[in-house]
Amino acid sequence: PTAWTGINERTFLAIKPDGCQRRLVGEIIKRLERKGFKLVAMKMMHASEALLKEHYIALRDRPFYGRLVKYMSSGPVIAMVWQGLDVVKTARLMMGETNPADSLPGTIRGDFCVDVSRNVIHGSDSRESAQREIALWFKDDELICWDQSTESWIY
Ligand code: FUP
Repeated sequence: PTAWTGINERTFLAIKPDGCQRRLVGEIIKRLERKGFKLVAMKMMHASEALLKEHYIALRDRPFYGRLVKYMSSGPVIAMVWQGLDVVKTARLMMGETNPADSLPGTIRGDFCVDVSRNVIHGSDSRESAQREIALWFKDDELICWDQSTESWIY
């Protein structure tokens, strides 16, 4: 598809270094799959500080920016693109709030962490950020376009 809207909407999610170290990768992927979203790209990588500075460019004037970039580059991350109806908004709902203390039980941050600076997962906050972040982390040919006929079980 050329328009990433409707059931083709996409978001960028990343399991942060603490999520990888704490073996939460399977649990997080399981939740998104059970919900009905489709994984269309995934890679485990040690992200460079340069990539992370660009990723978090909107936060460059915040006091925690330097620490955030260090933490995110301190170990491997799982970078992913997920697809589905309203996936940007729904993935954020499933993640919980930025601060785990504000995240309800049942959300990823509500269930698995306590500290805002070790909050396990990243998710794009809008369709515009999703587009920017996907282009930053993935090349076009790393995004899989698979068979639409399998979608009829979900939609
Ligand atoms: P989010 O969209 O939920 O990832 O939140 P932000 O873009 O506002 O923040 C990005 C990351 O910065 C958060 F995931 C964690 C980190 N952060 C801190 O370490 N301290 C803060 O006070 C706020 C955010």
